[in-house]
Amino acid sequence: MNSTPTADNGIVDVIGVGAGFSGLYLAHRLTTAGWSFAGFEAGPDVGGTWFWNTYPGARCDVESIYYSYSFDEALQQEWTWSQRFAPQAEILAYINHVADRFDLRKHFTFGTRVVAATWNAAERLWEVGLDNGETRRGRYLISGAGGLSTPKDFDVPGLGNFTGLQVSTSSWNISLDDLADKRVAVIGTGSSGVQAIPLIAQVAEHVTVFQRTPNYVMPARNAELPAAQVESIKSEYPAIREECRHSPGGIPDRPATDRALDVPAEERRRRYERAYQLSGFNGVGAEFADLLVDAEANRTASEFLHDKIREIVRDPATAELLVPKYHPFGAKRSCFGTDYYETFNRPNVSLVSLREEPIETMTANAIVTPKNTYEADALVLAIGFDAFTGPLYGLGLTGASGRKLQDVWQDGVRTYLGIMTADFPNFFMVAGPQSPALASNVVMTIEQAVDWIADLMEHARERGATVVEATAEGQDDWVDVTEKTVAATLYATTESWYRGSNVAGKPSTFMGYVGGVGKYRRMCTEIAKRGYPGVEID
Ligand code: N01
Repeated sequence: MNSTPTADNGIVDVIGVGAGFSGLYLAHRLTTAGWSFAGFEAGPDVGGTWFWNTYPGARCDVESIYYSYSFDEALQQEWTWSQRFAPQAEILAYINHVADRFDLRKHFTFGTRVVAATWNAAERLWEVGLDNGETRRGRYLISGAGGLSTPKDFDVPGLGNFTGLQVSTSSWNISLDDLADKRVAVIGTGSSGVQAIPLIAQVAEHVTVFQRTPNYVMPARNAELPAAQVESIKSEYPAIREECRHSPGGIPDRPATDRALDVPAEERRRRYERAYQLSGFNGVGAEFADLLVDAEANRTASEFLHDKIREIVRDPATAELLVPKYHPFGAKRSCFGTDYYETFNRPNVSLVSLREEPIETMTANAIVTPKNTYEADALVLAIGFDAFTGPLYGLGLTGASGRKLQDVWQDGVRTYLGIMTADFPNFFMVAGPQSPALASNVVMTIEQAVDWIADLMEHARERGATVVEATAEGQDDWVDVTEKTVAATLYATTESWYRGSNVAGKPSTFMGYVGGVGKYRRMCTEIAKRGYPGVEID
């Protein structure tokens, strides 16, 4: 199936990693521009994150009409989303449709993982090792490996003792029926756990949820998309996409102009209630301009949501454990659920707070804490990812100075625009760390990054240059921008996968640029117009 072009002594212009949203658009954009492209995908087919994350309830919490490619008007006209928030299977079907429509599969070798990549300075190319033992050579190496594609290791002793059914949300390989009538332990209450738990509870004999940090979960309010709404969106799609491109989050925003504490308490509550009914990223978090920068303002929204939990969950002790009290609302990734808190009213669901009783070990059929032994027939891990650096380090990159990427970044991630990193010439990251990927409609961020990369490659090609590399100064400036931008927000106050603190020993770096998709795009465009001052082109 692979059609790796080998015109130039077996050297391909571009080696691409991954056939998810990033890799597919890369293949399309670059081959259309005349570059030869060889893509490698570890999975057996296209889809990336949407191929692997098939756990019950998996769906995107960015609305489907925005969480899709904007690069082709005919594509966006012909595809019709069925629900406000598309389920995993529908997103995967969409990605397959895109792959077929633009004949993209031919650019990829599936079931093949990139495991090593070394910059050969003399020949100005990357030598890329595959897990089948073969080596490929490419002028450019571009990662579309995603930010959330390397599952986090379970860092609690005793997992190996458990002999019951074990499954991870990030590589779900059982059916929901396999959990029927079983005593199921679920560890983790981030977005994945929040989506899976209510559905598991419907079939299991009993579900014990092991929660370490309660998070804010707002009702997703998913629904069928009315045909009239789809039609109206499609009739204005180009304008809507343009709005997304210049918005803070890559979706049409609801710009707030006033501050939470400038509004009388009664009115504030009314407004939060209305926003709560809207849900989505334009819900409560978008109601006032200062919710993510002022702790007191944030407290008004946090307390509104705390009260919602107390209203929904009937057992007051359980409700108190579910109330997120360790971080401001929105400072780590909020979740959108369907009947999440309601699920704790079911007689077959119980909650264990790991803050009060951390897991000590596991036995063949139980999870043991200092207070109790919780028997289980099945264990569901929803413990998240080694975000951004996990997938990049997995590529085994060795840069111009002969050092591994993980050594160069041993004190923290350093990138130029979240797209390039000094000492790794001709290497690009799509939706990389320190890009807006973490806090945006990532498909929009992917398209922008791929277009910017393609334009830079073209710029170099027109000048007869064959090497592009981020300068140390350009990179220092960008790291400074990302750090100053986040320092002004409440994100800076909170530990989470956003800064790598979910993985033991990972240096703390905030993994995103949170100044907004629109502003970022303007900066990138300006940099291109000025001839790429942060990039050495040779
Ligand atoms: O992972 P997470 P996720 N013992 O890291 C707990 C995207 N996504 O897969 O918070 C006990 O958020 C951990 O506890 P704590 C989205 O961007 C989107 O759920 O570290 N518990 C936490 O509760 C999201 O943010 C969608 O204290 C342990 C949970 O496991 C990102 O992916 C759907 C533990 C991990 O939560 C990741 O979400 C799904 C331990 N040793 C994912 N280790 C949608 O679009 C970890 N935990 C809807």
